[in-house]
Amino acid sequence: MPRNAESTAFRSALEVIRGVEPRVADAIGAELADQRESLKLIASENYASPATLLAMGNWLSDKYAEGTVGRRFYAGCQNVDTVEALAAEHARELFGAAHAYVQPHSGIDANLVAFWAILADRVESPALKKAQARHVNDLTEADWFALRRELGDQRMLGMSLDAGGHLTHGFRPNISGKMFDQRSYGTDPDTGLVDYDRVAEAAREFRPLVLVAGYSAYPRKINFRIMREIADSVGATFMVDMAHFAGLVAGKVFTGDFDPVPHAHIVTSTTHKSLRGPRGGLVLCGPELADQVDRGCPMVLGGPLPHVMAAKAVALAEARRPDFADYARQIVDNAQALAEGLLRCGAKLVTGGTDNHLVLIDVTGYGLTGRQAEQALLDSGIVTNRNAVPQDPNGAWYTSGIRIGTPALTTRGLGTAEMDTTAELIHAVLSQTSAGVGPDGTASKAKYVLDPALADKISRQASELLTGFPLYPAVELG
Ligand code: DSN
Repeated sequence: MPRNAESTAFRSALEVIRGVEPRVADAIGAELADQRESLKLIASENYASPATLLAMGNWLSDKYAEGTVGRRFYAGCQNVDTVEALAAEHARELFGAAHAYVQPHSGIDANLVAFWAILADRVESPALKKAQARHVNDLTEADWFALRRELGDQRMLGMSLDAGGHLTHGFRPNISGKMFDQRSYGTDPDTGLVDYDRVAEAAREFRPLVLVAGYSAYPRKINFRIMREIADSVGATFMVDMAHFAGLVAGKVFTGDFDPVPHAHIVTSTTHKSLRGPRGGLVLCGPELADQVDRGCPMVLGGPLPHVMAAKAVALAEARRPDFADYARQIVDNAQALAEGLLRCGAKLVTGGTDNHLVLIDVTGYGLTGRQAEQALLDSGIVTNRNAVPQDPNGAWYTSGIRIGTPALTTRGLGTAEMDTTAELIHAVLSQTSAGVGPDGTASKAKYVLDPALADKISRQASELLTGFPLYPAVELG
C-alpha cells in the first residue's frame, strides 16, 4: 500500500467517526499518540500492521456466521467463508498443522474450545453424548447436573502461576479451574527452569487427562518432545498454549523439540502477541480432534467475528513472508540484549536470562514490589507489567517481578544497541525508586518514592530513543 494511502485511510476513518461521536475519534487518536511516545515493553502486546488494522473496520463485522466454512446456520456467508478459509489455510501452512480453527475471539476462548474438544474426545459420558447430539436449549437441568458430575473430576496438570503459567490452565479465577481438578508443576527453585523429571513424577502421581505446556511469564524454551513423552507415559492428551511465543514458532526460531506443533495433540494461541495479528485466538490440531474443535461455536464461543478473521488472514499471510523470520529472530536477539544489559547493571533476573521474547526482573533486588516498580517505570515513560516470580513473597496482586518483552519495540525497528540503552533506563528508574510508607507508618507495597525530575528526565530519554523509530510512520492524523 502506498504510504499516503495508509494516512488517507486512517484520517478518513477518524473523520467519519468524529461526525458521530467525536470523543471516540479523539480516544483513538490519543491512543496512537500514547503508543508513539512510550517505550512499550509489555510482553503480550505488539503493533499490528495497517493492513491488519484496516481489515477489521468494515462490513464483514455485520454478518452472522455460526457454523463452519460451507456449513453455516445463516444464509449469505460466502464472503465470510472466503476469509475464514483463507485464515485457516494460512495458519495450517504457517505452522504445518493438519487442521486450524480460527474463530476463537481470544486465547481464553481458544483454550476453552480445546478443553471441550479434549473432554468430548476422551471422556465416556452419556450426558456429554446427549449434549453433543442436541441443541443446548434442549438439555434439561438433570442433563446439566449429570454432565457436571461425569466431567467434573477430570484432571489437568499445568505450569504453576508463579512459575509463569497462565490462569486458563486450570486456575480458580478462570472457568478451567472449575472444569478440572488441577495440579501444577513449578520450576526448579535454584535455576528457575522446568525440571522435566519433576513434571514426569507429578504426572505419574496425578494421572492427568490433560498435560498443558505454555506460559505467559517463563523466559525460557520448553522441550515439547519431552513433554509429549511424559503425556504419553500416563495416557494424557498433550496441549500446548503458544499464545506468547506463536511468533517465534511462525518465524522458525523455535524448531525441532521446541516447536509445539509436531509434538502436541492440540495447540492453542492468541494472534495478537508475538504473532502480530489482530486480537483473537486460534486452535491447531490433527484430524482426530478436528470435528470437536470445529464445534467451538456455539459450544463455548459466541458467533464468529468475520472482520477479525479477515484480519487474521492478513496477519497470517504477513507471517508467512520471509521477513517475518528475521523479525522473530530479532525479537529474541533483542530480549537477550536487554537481559544482558540488565545483568550488567546488577539486576536479578528469573532464570538468569532469556531464550524467548521476555525477561522477568525480580525487583526485590531493588527493594521494591512489582507494583511499585511498574508505577515508577510508567511515570518514566516505560510501560511494563508487574508479574509474580517463583515462590513470590508478595502474592499475585503486588508481586515481586516486572515482566518485559521485546515484540513491540522490535516491530518498531529497535535493535540490540537500543536494548542496551533501554536496560540502562530501566535500571536507572528502579535503582532510584524506594518503597514508600502507608498512612500508619508501616512499609507500603504500593507507595513508592521517585524524584519527579528523574522520571521526567528518563521519559525524555525514552522518547529520544524512539525518535529514530517512528510508529506507523506513514500515518499522519493532522
Ligand atoms: N494477558 C496476557 C498476558 O499479558 O500474558 C495473557 O492472557
